[in-house]
Amino acid sequence: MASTKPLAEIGKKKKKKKPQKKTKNPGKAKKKNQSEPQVKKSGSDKIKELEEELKKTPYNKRTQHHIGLIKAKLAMLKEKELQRGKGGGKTEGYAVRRSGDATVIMVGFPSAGKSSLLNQLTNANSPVGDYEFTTLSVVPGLLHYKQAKIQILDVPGIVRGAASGRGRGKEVLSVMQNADLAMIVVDTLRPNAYPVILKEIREANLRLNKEKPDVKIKKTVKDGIRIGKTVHLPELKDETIKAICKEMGISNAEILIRSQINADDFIDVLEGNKKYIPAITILNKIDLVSPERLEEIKKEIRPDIMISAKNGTGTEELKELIFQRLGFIRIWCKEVGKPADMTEPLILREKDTIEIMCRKLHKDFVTKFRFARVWGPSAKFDGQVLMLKHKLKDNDTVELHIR
Ligand SMILES: Nc1nc2c(ncn2[C@@H]2O[C@H](COP(=O)(O)OP(=O)(O)OP(=O)(O)O)[C@@H](O)[C@H]2O)c(=O)[nH]1
Ligand SMILES: [Mg+2]
Repeated sequence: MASTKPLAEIGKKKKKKKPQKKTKNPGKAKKKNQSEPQVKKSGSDKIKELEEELKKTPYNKRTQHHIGLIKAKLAMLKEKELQRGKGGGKTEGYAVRRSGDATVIMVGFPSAGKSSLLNQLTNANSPVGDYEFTTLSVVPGLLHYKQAKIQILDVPGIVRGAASGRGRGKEVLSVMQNADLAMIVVDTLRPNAYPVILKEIREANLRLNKEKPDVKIKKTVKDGIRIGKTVHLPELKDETIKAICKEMGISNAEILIRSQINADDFIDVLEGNKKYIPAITILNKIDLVSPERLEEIKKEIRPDIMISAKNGTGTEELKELIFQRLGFIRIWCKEVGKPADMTEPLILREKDTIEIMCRKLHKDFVTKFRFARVWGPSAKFDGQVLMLKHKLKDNDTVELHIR
C-alpha cells in the first residue's frame, strides 16, 4: 500500500488514543467505532509501509538522511516483531558438535545440490534425492585438505520466509551463526533463488563478506551525541548519526568511528547482534545448461566458483577456495632443544595470536606461559622472544616456554 505521508512521519509511534468519552447515546457511538478502520496499525503493516517507502525513494545526497531514518525505524520495528514472535512456540535448535579446524555451512534452496556436494568434498554419505527437502537435519562431513580438517555441514534447504520461521529456516540460519564460513549453493536452473537466500541471511542478522565496522559507542549520562571520526564518511552525515541514535533510543553517547560505514552499518552496530562471516557463492549444476545460458547466469549472480557436484567439475578448486577464505595459517611447533616437527602443522587462522595457539594445545598453557621463541615470517629475527598477544603468520615456527 502506497503511503502519502511525509517520510519522517512514517513509523512514528502513534499517541495512544484516549478512550472515547461516554456519549448520551453509547450504542450509536459503539456502532460508529466498529465501522471505522482500525486506528492502530500492526507492526507488520508498518514494516510493509516503510519497506515500500524505501523502495520508492531513490538514494542520493538529499535523501540519504531520510533513508537512514527509515532504516533505523525498520530495524526497531523488526526487532520488536521478532521479540513478539519469540514468545510463541519454541523452536528446537540443531545440536551440532564442532570438530576440525573450522566449520563451514552450506545453504541454498531445496534440491540445489548441497548433499551431493557434501558427498563430493568429504567422506560423508548424505542422502541425495531428486525431490525437495531430502535432508531434514544436519549432516556433518569432514574435509581433509592441506593438513587442515574442515567440518562441512549439510542442512535442509531454506526458502523465502526462512528467517521468520518457515520450514526449518530458523534452525538452519542459527547454525550459520556459529559457522566460520558459509557456502551458498545456487542451482543453474533456479538462479532467482540467490537474492532470496541473501535476503533471508540478512534478516537472520548475518553479514557476509564484511568486516565488523570499527565503531565504539560509549553511552554517557549527558552532553548528547558526540561524534569522533578518523575517516571521512560521505554516506553518513553527523546529523543522520544523531537522528538514528535518537530513533533507536540513545540520547547521550560518545561515538568513535574508525571505518568507512553507511547508515546500514551504523544501525547494525547499534543493534549489536550481527555476526560477520565470509562466504563463497557456488553455482552448481553447470552441466545442465548451455554455455550461453551459463554466461547469462554468471553475469547475474557473479559466483565465486562454478561446479557440478554430480560429476565433480570444479570441486578440487573449491577445496582450495575454502582453505583460502578460511584464512588458514600453518604453524610448525618446536620443542626446546629439538628440531621443529615439519610433518604436521598446527592449523590456525589469520590474525590468531600466540595466546590462541596456546589455548588450542592445552587448557593450562595460557596461565603457565612464560614466553615463546618464533622463527619465520612474523618474527623480526630468528628465535625472537615474543609474548601472548603477538600475531602469528603462515609458516611460522614456534617454541613455547611453559612453566
Ligand atoms: N545434473 C546435475 N544434477 C545435480 C547436480 N548436483 C545435484 N544434482 C541433482 O539434484 C538433485 C538434488 O540434489 P541434492 O544433493 O539432494 O540437493 P540438496 O540441496 O541436498 O536438496 P535438499 O536436501 O532437498 O535441500 C539430485 O537429483 C541430484 O542428483 C549437478 O551438479 N548436476
Ligand atoms: Mg540435501
